[in-house]
Amino acid sequence: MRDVVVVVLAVAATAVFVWKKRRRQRPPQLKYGTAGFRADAKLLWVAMERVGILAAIRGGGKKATGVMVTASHNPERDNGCKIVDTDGGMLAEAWEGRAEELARAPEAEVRVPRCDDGVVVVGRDTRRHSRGLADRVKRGVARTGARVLDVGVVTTPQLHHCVRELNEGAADASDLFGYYRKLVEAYNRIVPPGTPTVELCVDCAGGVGALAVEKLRGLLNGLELVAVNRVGDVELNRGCGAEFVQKERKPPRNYDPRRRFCCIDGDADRLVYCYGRDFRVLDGDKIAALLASYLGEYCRVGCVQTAYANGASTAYLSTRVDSLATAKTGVKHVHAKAADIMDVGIYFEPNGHGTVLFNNAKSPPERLAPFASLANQCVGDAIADALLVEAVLKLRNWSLEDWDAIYDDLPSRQLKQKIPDRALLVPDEETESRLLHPETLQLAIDDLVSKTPRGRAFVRPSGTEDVVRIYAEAASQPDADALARACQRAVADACGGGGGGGGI
Ligand code: 16G
Ligand code: MG
Repeated sequence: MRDVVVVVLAVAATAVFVWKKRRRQRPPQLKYGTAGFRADAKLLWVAMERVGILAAIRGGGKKATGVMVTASHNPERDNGCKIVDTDGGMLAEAWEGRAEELARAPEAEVRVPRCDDGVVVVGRDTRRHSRGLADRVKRGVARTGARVLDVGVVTTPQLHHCVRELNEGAADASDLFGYYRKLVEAYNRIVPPGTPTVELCVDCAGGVGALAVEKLRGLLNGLELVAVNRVGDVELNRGCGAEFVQKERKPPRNYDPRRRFCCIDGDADRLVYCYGRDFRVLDGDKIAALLASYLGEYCRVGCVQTAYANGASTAYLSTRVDSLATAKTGVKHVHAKAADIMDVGIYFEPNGHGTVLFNNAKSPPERLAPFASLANQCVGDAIADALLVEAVLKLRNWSLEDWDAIYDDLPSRQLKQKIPDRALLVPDEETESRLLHPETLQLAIDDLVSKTPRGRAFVRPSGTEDVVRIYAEAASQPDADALARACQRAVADACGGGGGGGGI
């Protein structure tokens, strides 16, 4: 009997060894999507080591870069990474192909250069597999000779901040002391002591944002932050958080209509607000409108939206900002355009990703200097954005209802459709709101839109999920729903999608 057990164990151990070896030799063919690699965590072990190597190479052996292990608002079982470039922003697009090649290469083909004086800042979210995956990133960095600066569990914007600080000469930014000090000092310069206190519940989606919220408690003039849906209270991003609330338009878990609420996502780079018993959502478009209308009183403001922006927000902004542009979906696209527009460039996607860029940061108008320190200049930061919103609401003496009333959203609907190959759909390069291919599908959508009062609709392949996204808006909710469903059928007919259709 003992012999049988020994043989079975030996066979199992050999099978695991062979499987692991094969996985190293032929890693999964991952794609660098809208915001980095993202997949079921089990598929990422090899890729993470390669990402560590790539981040060190990108630093050129001199500068700091970063790797954040997170799958943001995705379900707990997924993981991924965001690579942070030397300026603290997202990895330059020209390097994405290289990252893909390296992540997919068989081990025997990987050449590892020396990057002895480089630093790679490694951070992670609260997922249970994030620590192990971060260890793989560190192992990759170590293979190049670069130094690892492990900042542990942090929000994505905090990691971006650390990289930027290091490259701007900070000796060490890993304790995040400078990050919190900057937020608190800037906010308290805008809102004086003695201001009546407002409580703001932050739905943290069960993720890392709760740690940042706790750190800020008791430090802000007239603002008491309360972390709701902390790590362990709920399953990560399930039935809560910015993505759920913005897409489903449903209250997050532990919502209380009597309290003021905002919702962030699993890595704290998205923010939306919500309120009331009839559950109203103030999304990224409304945040952009609030900030643009205030800042526009003091300087020239430009705003960047994506095709998902609600038509009513575009109409509102078009009369209040000095320049209004549309970019492709994804922070890297909107950020780049906003950095190149007017004195102040504001970008927000409706899903809550966004920030305010002070493009002449060395000399913002006196009154706006604290706003320039408060707004994260690297990437959207849910916590910093909540402080910006609260500061402007206080300066205006506005309630959430007052803010909500600045314009009424046009009714809209988002759906998704699975098709055998989403690469069949080729959207335009400028805004991703028209299909260059298949032309017949675009013509069918044009026809549906032309028959819908105040209709607008587009479809685009997702960069983070294996689906095609459908967006429609119209004068009434039934019309928006009908237009979205008709576009979904047109996609399925043109591309052979069977089933797989669904909400958002
Ligand atoms: C990622 C992007 C977000 C974009 C979304 C679109 C970053 C940091 N995040 O979450 O900006 O709105 O993808 O997803 O860039 P989709 O391509 O699946 O529609
Ligand atoms: Mg996120």
